[in-house]
Amino acid sequence: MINAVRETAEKIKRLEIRGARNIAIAAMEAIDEYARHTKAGSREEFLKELYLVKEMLFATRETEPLMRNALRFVISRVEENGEKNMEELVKVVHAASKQFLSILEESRERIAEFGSRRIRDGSVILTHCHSSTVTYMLRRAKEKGKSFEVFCTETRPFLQGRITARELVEAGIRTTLIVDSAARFFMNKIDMVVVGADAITSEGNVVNKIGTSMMALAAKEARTPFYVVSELLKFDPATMYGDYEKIEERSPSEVWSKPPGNLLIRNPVFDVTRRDFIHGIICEEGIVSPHLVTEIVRRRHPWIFG
Ligand code: RUB
Repeated sequence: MINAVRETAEKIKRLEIRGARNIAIAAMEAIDEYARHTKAGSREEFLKELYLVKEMLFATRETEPLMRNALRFVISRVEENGEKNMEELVKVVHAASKQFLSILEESRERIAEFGSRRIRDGSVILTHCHSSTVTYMLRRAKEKGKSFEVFCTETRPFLQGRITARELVEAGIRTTLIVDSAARFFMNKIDMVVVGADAITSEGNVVNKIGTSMMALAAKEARTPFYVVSELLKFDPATMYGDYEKIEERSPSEVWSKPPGNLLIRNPVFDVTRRDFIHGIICEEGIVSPHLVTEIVRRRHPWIFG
């Protein structure tokens, strides 16, 4: 069964499963499936196996605190449980992974409600990359009868913006695709920028797809409100205790598959947007200031701090 986990891990590495939320969901399914097929004979052996699963999934992409919080949520339930009976322990993993998924789902619903209210009729919205949380919120606004249009960037080098464009067009939303570098060109037409997040740090900074911080700069210069649409579950508790959020750097071949020899290519896939550029974080507690985010996470999901 470890092969099934390895397969999920490979899919995450290859970006066949991508976006923070989808990665966390896949990790929950993988650990649940693994537990159900375990051959471990004792609680200690079972826990060792779960740590192995965790390490394998943690190693896939380093800027994914939602996945890390999800796996910690499940494993801590087993650690805290004195049960020795294997069948019961497997049930603990199953219940905890299901519970995490339902917290995630509830968060998305609340975000869609708050975020769709913030969208004004007739507005033009810019988004970057593909965030399933953002597109869900936009679809909710459309269902509620709001009239608005969306510009989305193609998002070099992996072109996740095309996924956004396709989803929005299918939802009947007027959508325009632009190259990333055209963001400033159109910014004066834009009423509101909305982006997703991979990580929220203790200082209220947000890590998202490379290019997000440039959009935020352009938005600030044009005095366009810039919102992050994210579950508080993406808060990284390690940043509270001194760690920096690691920024994944991927293969140069994603940027140019056959470059001339001796050419150096760098391919960081996320960047940090400082809190001063963020109007608000649209999250499961409402629309909140990034300055207050740590306290709000502590109130809503105290377990994140371990
Ligand atoms: C995806 C990305 C998304 C966030 C949020 O990057 O940066 O904005 O993950 O997505 P990649 P969601 O394609 O490299 O994983 O709202 O779906 O969690």
